[in-house]
Amino acid sequence: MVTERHPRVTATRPKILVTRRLPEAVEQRMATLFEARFNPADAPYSADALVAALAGSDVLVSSITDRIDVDLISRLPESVKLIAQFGNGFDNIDIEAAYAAGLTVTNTPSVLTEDTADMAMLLMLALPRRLVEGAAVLPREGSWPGWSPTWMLGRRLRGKTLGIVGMGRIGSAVAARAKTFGLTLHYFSRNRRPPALEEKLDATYHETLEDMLGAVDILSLHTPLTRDTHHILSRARLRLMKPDAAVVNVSRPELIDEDALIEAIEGQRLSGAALDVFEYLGGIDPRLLELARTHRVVLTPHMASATLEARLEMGDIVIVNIRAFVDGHQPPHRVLPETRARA
Ligand code: 8YV
Repeated sequence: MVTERHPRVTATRPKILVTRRLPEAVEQRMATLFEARFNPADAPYSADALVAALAGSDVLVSSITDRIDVDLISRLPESVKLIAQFGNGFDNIDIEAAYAAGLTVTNTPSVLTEDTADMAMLLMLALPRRLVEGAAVLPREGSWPGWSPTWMLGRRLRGKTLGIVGMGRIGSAVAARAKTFGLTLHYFSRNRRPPALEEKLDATYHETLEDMLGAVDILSLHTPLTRDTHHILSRARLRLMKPDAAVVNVSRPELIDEDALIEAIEGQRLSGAALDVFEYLGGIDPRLLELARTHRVVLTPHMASATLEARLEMGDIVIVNIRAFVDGHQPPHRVLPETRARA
């Protein structure tokens, strides 16, 4: 039996700790509404520093760089009742453990869908049209011999087949864009989408990922990271892809067996990858950086949702979630453990 930590409805402003720097307008609004503490240095807290900094706080405004695991949750001060994640994904939080501790968790879905989908298209085009390679030529003085019919030939996107893994909000937004770019759509998703949407997108559903992999020229990942989706693009599954296919990832690095991906590209068993996310905490794999230098891979530093508009709207949603919670209401974007969410 879980005892939820309820907000103390008091006349005083709730105390919030914001772990990373947010746009000025968001911090100003938070400072008006709450007794807010910010992190001007913008460096992620260590677990010990976070626990210490939270003393007396009601709300933790977290983001993806805070690892809120079962151990940290067990050490949180009793005063903390709400974890308001500044982000769509919440794989950095042990949702089960938070729920069991009576904590409410919220996130900021929807407002970064379109920007993230734009970035997926940007990456999808960047690889075959050699955008990064081409853009690097002119700044090196004297390196452009001038136009010629065989200069910088890439490959056409139109007419290719795109496989989407995870046809949720972001996957569907990518699919809509991809259709207008002339791509044929296939998808694999935990839940099959309604026939009307499949018809509108002209999208073919696959019951298994294995079934889809050999059919696509580009694979784009749009599924959240969970226990079930960790390394969903495994070594064995990568082997099922066509040798001239490419992988796009704007979701989470852990969805892909990165070692296997690198080896497949190095061994010419896959044409390349465009990655906004990759393992970096222990240092980026030097083989991946070398592939980026030789333009087999395009790497962007986790910037798919990085627009000012998205960050302002995310801030707004965090504020709404906190306000609803401290006023004793169910916050609009509550995240529940899988089992509870489905019940
Ligand atoms: C955000 C993201 O920038 O929201 C997400 O899930 O992956 C990002 O694009 C980041 O998480 C902000 O905390």
